[in-house]
Amino acid sequence: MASSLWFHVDMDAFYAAVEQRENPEYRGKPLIIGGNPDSRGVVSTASYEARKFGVRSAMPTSQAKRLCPQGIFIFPRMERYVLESQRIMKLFTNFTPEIFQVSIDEAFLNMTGTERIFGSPNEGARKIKKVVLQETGLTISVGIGSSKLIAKIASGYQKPDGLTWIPLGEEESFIDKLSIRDLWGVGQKTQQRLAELNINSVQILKSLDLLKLERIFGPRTGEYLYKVSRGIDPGIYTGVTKSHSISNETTFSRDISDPETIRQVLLELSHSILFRLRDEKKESRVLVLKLRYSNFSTTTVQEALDHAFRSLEETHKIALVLLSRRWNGREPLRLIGLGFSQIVPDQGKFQGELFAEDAGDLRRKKVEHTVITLRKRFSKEIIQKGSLMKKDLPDRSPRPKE
Ligand code: TTP
Ligand code: MG
Repeated sequence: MASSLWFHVDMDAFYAAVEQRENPEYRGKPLIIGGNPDSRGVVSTASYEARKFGVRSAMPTSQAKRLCPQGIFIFPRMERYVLESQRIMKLFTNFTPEIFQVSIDEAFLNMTGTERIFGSPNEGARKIKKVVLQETGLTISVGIGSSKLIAKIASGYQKPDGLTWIPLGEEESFIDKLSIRDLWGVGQKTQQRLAELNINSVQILKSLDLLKLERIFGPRTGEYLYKVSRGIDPGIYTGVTKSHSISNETTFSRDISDPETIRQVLLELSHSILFRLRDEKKESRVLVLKLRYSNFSTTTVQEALDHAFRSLEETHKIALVLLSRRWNGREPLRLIGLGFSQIVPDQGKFQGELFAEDAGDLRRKKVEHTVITLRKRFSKEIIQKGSLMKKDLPDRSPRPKE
């Protein structure tokens, strides 16, 4: 069987790059996009100039200010980045029909069999980089490998403006060069445990057999570590699910009662669960909202439609209806969760992109333009801290596991 060829494409310092393109005065400067330092805001992203000072995504903005007092601090303009994301994703359709967008600025492209059209993988990647730069003025990093795992790790290997191709057969030696921190999907908790056990290199990790890893980390993480450390794709983004519900929730770092913030959070949650539903080729008619109030009491409420949820607008709308049933508009909330239940295989009607431009579907477009990020980095276990408002960005877990 012919081997697969995967590209992982990821924009460089995405929000910051868009702002630098549109505001020449920000170019070449340490630019930090994020929430308000006075209201526990966090950094969304920072230009590479700011990263030299140690500024990183998800760091409190107040800390970024201490590290880089001369930095330019601005709030994000989500609608702008979402539009830009759509434009970029569209460019990829010129290279392959199989595009798996996994966050606002990254996608996997299945480039298997495209060599005859675009030349070697490196040539193909150079063409993609060139088109993106010409059309948007933005740089992108491309990772190429025989699996999504290798492509994903490779795209981060030489950022920004990177191009890294790991030819077939060289996966394991590539992984050998990495530090454990660079292994994709190894969450902070696992990193900590590895450090406690003095497992501080890929080589040491590889010296442990599967049974031992499973005993230490549990079967799921154990097997994950075993595979990833050998360059074997443990099945990231396979779209295979054993779950009978798809949900996501946000825990706030402080209780919130601002209706606009809550609306935005529900929009983000609607998007993430719908994205996953579509990715897993499933559908559902039942939306469940979960609320936890400041006294920790928790309630759930659900609504069943006579048809499967298809659009972001509809999901968000029903989520707001459910909210109005269980929230008086004032009481502070600690947590908001949203999920689909009674999930069934897609009946083939759920077609098209969530963000595709449907002619005439202006209302939906309007909602979509306000959508926050498309991150697919969620699982039931991930608890995001911080609100998702423009003025106070989410403290995102950079890792999808744990
Ligand atoms: P990333 O691709 O992780 O980061 P980046 O594009 O800014 O920088 P690079 O890829 O060159 O390392 O995320 C894409 C965008 O998502 C980022 O520009 C801002 C947003 N984001 C957050 O809002 N919070 C976060 O914690 C992260 C990691 C990203
Ligand atoms: Mg990026």
